[in-house]
Amino acid sequence: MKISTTSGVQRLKIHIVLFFVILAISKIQAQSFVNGNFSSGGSNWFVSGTSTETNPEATYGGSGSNNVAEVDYLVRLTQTVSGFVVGKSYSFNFVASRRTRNPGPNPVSVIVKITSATATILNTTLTKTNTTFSLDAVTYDFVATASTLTFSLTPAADIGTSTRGVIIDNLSITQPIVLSAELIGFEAEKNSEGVKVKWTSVNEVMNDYFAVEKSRNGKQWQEIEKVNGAGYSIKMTEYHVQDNKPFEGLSYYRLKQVDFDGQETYSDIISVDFEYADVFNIFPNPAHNHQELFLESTMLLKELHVKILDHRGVLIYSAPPILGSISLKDIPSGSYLLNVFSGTDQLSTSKLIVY
Ligand SMILES: [Ca+2]
Ligand SMILES: [Ca+2]
Repeated sequence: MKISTTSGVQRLKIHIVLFFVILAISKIQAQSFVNGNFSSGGSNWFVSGTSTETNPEATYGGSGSNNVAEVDYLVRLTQTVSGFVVGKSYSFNFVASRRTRNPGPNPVSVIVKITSATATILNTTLTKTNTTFSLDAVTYDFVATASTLTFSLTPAADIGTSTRGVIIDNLSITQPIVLSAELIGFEAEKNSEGVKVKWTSVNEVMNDYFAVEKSRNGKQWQEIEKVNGAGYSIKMTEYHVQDNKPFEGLSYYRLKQVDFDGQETYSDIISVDFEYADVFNIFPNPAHNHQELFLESTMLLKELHVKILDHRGVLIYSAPPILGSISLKDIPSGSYLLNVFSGTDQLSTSKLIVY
């Protein structure tokens, strides 16, 4: 008695589950400024040339008591922050308005700089021209090249020697929403060998590797395979992992993305409904009991064996891991269940008629 396996038979219904998903999980708390909102006056902001100039915004043209700082030709804001992870992306954020009460020059600009001890990471000019007080949000993205960085807002030439200038508030440092990799496609599709999980990433930063995980229930997960990331890349990179032993029925897949520093981010979860019966072809069925029964599979499965049960559930045939065809010579006419196993996993069950 033998069971034959024949590869190359394409009898599968292909189901594609297509998801567009972004790894948008925010990570650890970013570094922060001390007194970034000037609620403690100018403390922790080093101000060269004169005393720190902070006042309620009404002083400068706003309407509230919210404390803000002015940058003018005598006053600048500087704070040094430690704890950055080299290679990580961050954003430098604040709000800014041109002073509109007793206004000075228009436009007025500040030079926005981020420096390490050895390099300039950002050096740009923010120009404000508003004639109605308006604290507008600005954000500068940067990649930390050192663990300690100095942030400064200094007057640009257009302020001249005016003691009027640019009003600043709410300085903060955040990590951008998309950090390590942006997925523009994450999908799982059935093929003749099981389930193919594939995805495309762009904007990889510090991306050590991806791990594909699967689950029967969406709660307990097991890793299928790790795939090295591109590290740092703005190109689109395609990845795929073949699961040659998918779970029977509905199951779930997700991606774990791991940074060089071990930080993990999980993708959304996608599902696949895989039926092993779809990859087996058992014929002829119905079969004469003097015939041989053939089992074809598109999958290369290890330790394949077959059990035939009668209508009472009594085992009447069990083949050890073998290849070939099954002789039905000793099996009486009747209706049976034919179960295919790989190791201890039951892969399929189908009705078999012997006459
Ligand atoms: Ca404030
Ligand atoms: Ca001033």
